[in-house]
Amino acid sequence: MELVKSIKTQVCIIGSGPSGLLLSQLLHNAGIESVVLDRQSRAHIESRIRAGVLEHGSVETLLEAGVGERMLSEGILHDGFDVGFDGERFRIDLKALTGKSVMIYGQTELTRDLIATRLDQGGSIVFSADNVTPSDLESGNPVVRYEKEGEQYEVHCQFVAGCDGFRGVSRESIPQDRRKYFERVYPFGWLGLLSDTKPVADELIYANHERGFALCSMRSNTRSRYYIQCPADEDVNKWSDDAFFDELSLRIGEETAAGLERGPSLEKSIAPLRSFVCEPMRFGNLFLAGDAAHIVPPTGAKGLNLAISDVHYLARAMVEHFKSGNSVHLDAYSQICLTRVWKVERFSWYMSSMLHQFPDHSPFEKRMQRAEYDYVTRSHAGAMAIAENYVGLPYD
Ligand code: FAS
Ligand code: PHB
Repeated sequence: MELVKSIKTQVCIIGSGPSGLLLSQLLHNAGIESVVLDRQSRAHIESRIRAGVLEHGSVETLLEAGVGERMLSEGILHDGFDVGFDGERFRIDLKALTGKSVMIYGQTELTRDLIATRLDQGGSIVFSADNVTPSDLESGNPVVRYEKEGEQYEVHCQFVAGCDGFRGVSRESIPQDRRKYFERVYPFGWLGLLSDTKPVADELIYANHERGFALCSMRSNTRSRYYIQCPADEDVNKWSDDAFFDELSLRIGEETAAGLERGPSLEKSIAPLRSFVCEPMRFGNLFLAGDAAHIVPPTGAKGLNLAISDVHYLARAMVEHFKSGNSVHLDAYSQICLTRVWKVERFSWYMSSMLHQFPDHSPFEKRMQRAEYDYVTRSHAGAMAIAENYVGLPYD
């Protein structure tokens, strides 16, 4: 008979991305134990290239968690960003409009900081955990089983946090008749390139050109991150670095492209664009957070930030429960998160709708896009609507 090793903890967290790691850190800071399980290796997780912009609330939450030191020293504060349309450009002055800035700091670096901090503080993260399977989620005593190096394990806990991303196991552990999905898949993707080159501009540029959307971003003053809209089924191997930079130059316009420094790609990949929400974000003692519960198109720079706000609410609710036995915020968790999630879904959909070329757009819809751009770049209220969402709506 195979011996199953039993582990006991207060919260079992499935997923060692930003959601799971930040939750584990916030719980630890409150003296609550957790075990984090991830099917990938540490090296794989720390090599992923994902988000680059942190909202004001995310910066505050990371500082509160005690993981913001390198972000403060290496991150770059941005007081605005440019939107462009057919060669025109307009700066959304975040600082003047909202009094707030955003922080440019790569998710890759943030994940490395979180893992290092958790392990330095004795955190339990099981990498390369196979066949992670949550069960007994409505029993009050959930169990999460997994295998590692041929050994079987059972994690006995009070709560399970499903932080395992869009293709994880947690969300699908909710019976089909107890969950509802809302989804929109966009008819294009983003081809992204990372290079050790000086960014083309001091701030981000989101541009809608008749050839397609382009985004000029960065990771530091010497590392650039660029994206161009591409067909959803595009083959990344079709794109040489030169072809990418040629296309980017066409979309950002001659004047801006004159300052574009080319360099070998460190990474090149295509991300699909979708809007997705699972309701509710709780089932029994399973709580979903981050991409496990929702996906936004990256046009609003919200995916990582929404994950952080979910975790802010979940940690607050779990700490309150364990410290005072009060479950008010736990019981309200799904509704509190979803109210914010849908507002962020709206903003990400809105920015994607205004800034991309849609193959099936009628001439009328193309005029609506231009009119939206003309409105937000010539109206204080219009620019404010973008600015207050981009720096991040206040946490409830
Ligand atoms: P994550 O997906 O980051 O982490 C989930 C973790 O769970 C992973 O480590 C995975 O290995 C693990 N896991 C999955 N299934 C498991 C299982 N069965 N058992 C155990 N572990 C399991 N957001 C932005 O704001 N801007 C961007 O530019 C941007 N670009 C992106 C590009 C790509 C290609 C992708 C996929 C996402 C991008 N995002 C972007 C969104 C991204 O940053 C997410 O919002 C963020 O990673 C969410 O973090 P988590 O919820 O922790 O999920
Ligand atoms: C990035 O730098 O990867 C990035 C920045 C802003 C976005 C999306 C991606 O909206």
